[in-house]
Amino acid sequence: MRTWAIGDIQGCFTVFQSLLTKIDFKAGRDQLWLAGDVINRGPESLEMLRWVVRHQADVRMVLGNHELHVLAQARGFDKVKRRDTFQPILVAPDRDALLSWLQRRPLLVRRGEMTMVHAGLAPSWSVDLAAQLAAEIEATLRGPGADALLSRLRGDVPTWTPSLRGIERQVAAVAVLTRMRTCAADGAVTDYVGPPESCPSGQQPWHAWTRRPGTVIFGHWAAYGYHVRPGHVSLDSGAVWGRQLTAWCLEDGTTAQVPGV
Ligand SMILES: [Mn+2]
Repeated sequence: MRTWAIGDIQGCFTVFQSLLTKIDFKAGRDQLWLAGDVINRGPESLEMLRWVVRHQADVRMVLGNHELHVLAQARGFDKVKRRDTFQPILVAPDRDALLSWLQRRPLLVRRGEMTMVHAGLAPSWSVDLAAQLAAEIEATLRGPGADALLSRLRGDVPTWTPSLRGIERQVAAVAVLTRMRTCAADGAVTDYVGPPESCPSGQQPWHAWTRRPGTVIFGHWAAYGYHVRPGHVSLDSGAVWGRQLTAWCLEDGTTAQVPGV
């Protein structure tokens, strides 16, 4: 039995299938940890999402910004963007089942020393606090407050501080967990998408601010790419941008890669 963490698949279902072949993935024996953004931008979002739902017993998956975008867009809260390719999900006969399954996914997965989120943790957060905030957001997404949260994920987002209350606390935490790449010391999430070495003055990669015990596995940052470092494993190796799709084994650190689209 092996557990493989895989970064942003972004609807590259065929590429994903070739990676499964390469790691000799066997349903019922092995487990997958998917770091979010399994859909959108690539060509086969519907096929990808259906596969994950069908194999949910073998998969632990966190929500990425693209999953939250499709959930918001399905309710008319987000506009369709030029590069969005998830429309086949929205017109599929099994749309409601797929979207309601997606809406019940976690924002953080943890096993022993390993923690997976889509984007990152704020400088001031412990892993315990991140898990607590993720649980609060997950409860909202499963309850009557879901629409209020999903409609509030765009536009100005407050910087997370412990004094935030109610929906603003969750809006701030969602931005950290699903959109952060670099930040200033106060943890303000920015829109910077470039590589770490040219990040704006006063900012650093989120993981450079704080050394925590254990390992945080994340995706979301294609310009950083695949890196295994003390304290973190970065898995978005740009499959949808013609680079690689990467799997990293939690038990022994084995890596497998296949070319992207
Ligand atoms: Mn992302």
